[in-house]
Amino acid sequence: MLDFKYPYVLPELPYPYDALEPYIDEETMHYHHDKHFKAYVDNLNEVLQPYPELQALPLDILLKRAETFPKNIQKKILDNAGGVFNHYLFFAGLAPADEDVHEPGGYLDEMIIENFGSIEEMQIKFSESAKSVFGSGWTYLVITPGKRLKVVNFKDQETPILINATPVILLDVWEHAYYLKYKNERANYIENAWNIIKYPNFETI
Ligand code: MN3
Repeated sequence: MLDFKYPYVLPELPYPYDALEPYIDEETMHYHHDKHFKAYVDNLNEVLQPYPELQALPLDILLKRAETFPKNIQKKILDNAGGVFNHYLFFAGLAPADEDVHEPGGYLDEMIIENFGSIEEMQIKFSESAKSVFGSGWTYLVITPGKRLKVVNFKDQETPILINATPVILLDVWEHAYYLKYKNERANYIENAWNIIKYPNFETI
């Protein structure tokens, strides 16, 4: 992901559009990936177009240094680079329910137990946090700079980059992520997401 750079291209989904059924429906995946994610990619390219010196920076550095950029583009960079960052990780961090990636393994498993007591406790904490998001945002499990695991909510397209944390798992809780199928039942979307959230394989941190 660190070599992800201008001009940004919409990454293809790493699975078919209907692969996350019945937890996330095919129509939602098309809108979410082909329209919403693509809009962040296109808008980021447009914002960067007049700034060759910023085009050379990788995505995470753009986010880290946004406050040093010209005032009129700071918010646009944070929103759109954040949207690209979050959606890239979101789609890459899901997998069909029948794949063997929905339980944390090895080192991550140990870290979760050390920090939360059990996998179940972490999931409860994550789900409760996701349900508490007011308006649009994201819920992440991150590794903090102090090497602790923590559940954090981010507003709109804020990212863990802003707190120097490393993403572990995440969930998009903007309405566009679930509304076609779940309507106002956000809690059901959040609970069902555990069937398709993919745990990364950390050897160490
Ligand atoms: Mn989204």
